Amino acid sequence: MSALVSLDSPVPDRFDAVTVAGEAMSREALFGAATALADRIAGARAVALRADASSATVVATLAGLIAGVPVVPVPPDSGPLERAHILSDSGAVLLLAPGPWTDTGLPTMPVDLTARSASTHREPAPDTTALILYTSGTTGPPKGVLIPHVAIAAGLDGLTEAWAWTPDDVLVHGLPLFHVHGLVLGVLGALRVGSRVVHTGRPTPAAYAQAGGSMYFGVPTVWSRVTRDEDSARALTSARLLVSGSAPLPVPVFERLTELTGHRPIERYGMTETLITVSTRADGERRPGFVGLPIAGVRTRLVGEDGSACPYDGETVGELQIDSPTLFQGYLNRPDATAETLTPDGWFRTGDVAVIDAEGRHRIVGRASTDLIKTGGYRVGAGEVEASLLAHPAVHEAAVIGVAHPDLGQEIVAFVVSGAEVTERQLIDHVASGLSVHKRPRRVVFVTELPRNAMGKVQKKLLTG
Ligand code: MCA
Ligand code: AMP
Repeated sequence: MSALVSLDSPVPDRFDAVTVAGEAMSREALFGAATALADRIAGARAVALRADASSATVVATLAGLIAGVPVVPVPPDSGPLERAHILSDSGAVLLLAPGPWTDTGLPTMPVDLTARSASTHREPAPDTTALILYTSGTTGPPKGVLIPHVAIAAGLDGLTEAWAWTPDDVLVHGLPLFHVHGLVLGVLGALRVGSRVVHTGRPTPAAYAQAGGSMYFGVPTVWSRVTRDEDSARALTSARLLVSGSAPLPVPVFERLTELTGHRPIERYGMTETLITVSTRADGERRPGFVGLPIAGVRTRLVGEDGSACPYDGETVGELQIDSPTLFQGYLNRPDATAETLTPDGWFRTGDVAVIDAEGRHRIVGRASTDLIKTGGYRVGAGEVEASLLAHPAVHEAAVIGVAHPDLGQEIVAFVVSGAEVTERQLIDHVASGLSVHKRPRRVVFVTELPRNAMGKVQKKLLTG
């Protein structure tokens, strides 16, 4: 059995301890099915999982934890190019819950929700890789982030304490189950704490309103949509905590949500590589624009461009660096990229620019690089979208940026120099045919040339959408 999550819970089991997209399972059923799958995958180097919003995804993830086999959740909307990269780079030997993916070249195994096993698996060592999550960098294809059991346990325990999360809570969200937010916090968090969880399938305001939870998770786009559906927003009044993360929560959304629900949302900050490191506390001040204090066990520091420590005066901006038991083990197969993220004294360079005030409250100001875009809470590398566009025969040059957008935070806009007749729609569809849906540009602007400096480097700051 895994020390990260176990069947034991301080509250009595229920038939609907975990509900995903309308399908309910008790903890006993869930762990029974997961152990049966663990029996079958034990010893595998890594297993991939078509991670749609389903009970199968929960069972398969749990099976990996129990068996000590790294799980590679693959976005269900990923196009063939992205999927092929993830499957080959991860070294997965098996694809679980393949659905329509019959062309991957990997042996497949369906997830049987009715299977049961009570066999005992040896507890994985704390540094066993639990998940390999693929995430975008500024250039190149996504990198596999190795997340060990011990990091997940530390991160979840820190949040449990900060949010006073108890087994009596009912967690509700509808976030994707292939990222930290939805899968680690939204599923493993509930399983570790022992609280019920309702995954709504999609994170719509109406589904959130109907679920009657005590604790809700959303990315800012979700909260922005909740504020535009006032009846649904008012239904959240009876909740205990509304939690926002994965991207900056605009202050007007914070304030409107407070007016409609009576709750000042909790904001928390993290990365795939670090898990969640900073959060406002359930019993602390919740100030719009601020993400709070480091969670238990996490140390942060601000470093200026010259490498010197920045004062915590609420004004001086510096790069946020993290030292934490929640840190990843590195990028799979990419020691070069891993080394770049670490300082000589072993701190993780987030690439986020922040300020810290005299009380230690953190405010994220933005990212150091414009080439990492956050759209709807998804992290998208400009370079990956540019490479996809450049692979289209009609595209000579391409530059991709994130443009401020009221609903998505940023929207992806591509500037293209084309050498042949091609439409905006054709290029958007071309990107979607290889990558994930959310990596599609929303708009394509055709230009005769891209602004370049004397060295020939594209001046993205001069591109305006
Ligand atoms: C999108 N669509 C398009 C285009 N882009 N159609 C044509 N051209 C395009 N360029 C389609 C979509 O497929 C969708 O279609 C419809 O338009 C609406 O899209 P959208 O506005 O994006 O809305 P959505 O599909 O409802 O998505 C919004 C969302 C989603 C639900 C907020 O972005 C989301 O789930 N975000 C969560 C991301 C997340 O969990 N990030 C966590 C990583 P159709 O309706 O037919 O599908 S961060 C993390 O893990 C860390 C550690 C952290 O801090 O949490
Ligand atoms: P990902 O690895 O997809 O989680 O993306 C991590 C990035 O999301 C961070 O480096 C930040 O730029 C951004 N991010 C996450 N949470 C927040 C937040 N609460 N406020 C501002 N930015 C955030």
